[in-house]
Amino acid sequence: MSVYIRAPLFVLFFGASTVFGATYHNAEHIAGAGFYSSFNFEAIADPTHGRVNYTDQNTAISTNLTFSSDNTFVLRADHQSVVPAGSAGRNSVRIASKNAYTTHVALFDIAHMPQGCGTWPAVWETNEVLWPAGGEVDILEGINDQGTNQATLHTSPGCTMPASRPMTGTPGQLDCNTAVNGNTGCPVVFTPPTSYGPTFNANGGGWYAIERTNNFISVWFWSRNDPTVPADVRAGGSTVDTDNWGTPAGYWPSTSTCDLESHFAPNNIIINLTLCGDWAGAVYPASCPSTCMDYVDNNPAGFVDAYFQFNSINIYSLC
Ligand SMILES: *[C@@H]1O[C@H](CO)[C@@H](O)[C@H](O)[C@H]1NC(C)=O
Ligand SMILES: *[C@@H]1O[C@H](CO)[C@@H](O)[C@H](O)[C@H]1NC(C)=O
Ligand SMILES: CC(=O)N[C@H]1CO[C@H](CO)[C@@H](O)[C@@H]1O
Repeated sequence: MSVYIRAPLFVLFFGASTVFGATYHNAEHIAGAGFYSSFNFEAIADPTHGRVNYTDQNTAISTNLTFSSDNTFVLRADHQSVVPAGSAGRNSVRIASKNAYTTHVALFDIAHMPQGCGTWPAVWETNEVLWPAGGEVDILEGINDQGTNQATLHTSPGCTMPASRPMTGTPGQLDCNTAVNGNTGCPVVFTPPTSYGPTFNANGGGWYAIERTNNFISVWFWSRNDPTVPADVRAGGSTVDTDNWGTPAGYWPSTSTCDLESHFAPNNIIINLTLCGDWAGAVYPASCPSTCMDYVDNNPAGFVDAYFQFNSINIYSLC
């Protein structure tokens, strides 16, 4: 009897598997000074109310908040000054890609990510003009050196995820609607400690990747020394085949309860490092010194490790 029940499941499985994965071609290789031509600096008031002063490009370069060499791009919070009275906060950087993407793969080779009390770094994609109607995918995000990575979709109303999905991470709230529970979104918490913060850095960082299609959004993470890193991810070369990347850490399918195409416009890649604010400030842990704002204002040395170091970002498209 069970044989007859299993047969159609296999058909379903192979039928469904055709929507996973494809071969993509390199459309943009961003490394070193290429970050300056591919990204705009956003000297804006932090929408998440962080204790930061996002600087323009000239200030960032002249104060070494961003730094490039042939194969490195560093983006950091200031670690030298006490925050002056009346300032919006500690100087930091937020950059947004000039190009926007629909169906694509973005592969982030990251050697170091910001760590320390009060830090709230993020690598994400959104449409800043249409938010939330244009959608948001947080690829790499966390706070205060706490826990593992959390990848999250944020959408307009009418996008709910199934509880059971083919992914290695653990789902949180299933409703992606920004209006529910203070913009919690529909997060997936990653399993490996190497996916975030001090443990990510101690292991040489690694690779984050997103594949976005009208049928699904997937996010993967591989630590630097993970023996299962796909060869095309390690190479960051001319093509990638996501069919060979294994089960993603986070997976958000388009279904009858969430039509991804109608909830996502072309999105830009954004990289920002805020301090305290709506999330990191709200749950500032007792294991960190003082209050979040006081710590940020008066302890520049606490931000020595509050930096991203990118080896490259590669963007792949289908044609
Ligand atoms: C804040 O950033 C702007 C550049 O965007 C810069 O001119 C200004 O000096 C910064 N504020 C402080 C207190 O450093
Ligand atoms: C600027 O930052 C880079 C990367 O962190 C560092 O290697 C370099 O020594 C810094 N330069 C100065 C003048 O501090
Ligand atoms: C690190 C950081 O600043 N993260 C935030 C950047 O801003 C967007 C909204 O504007 C937040 O969603 C990110 O979490």
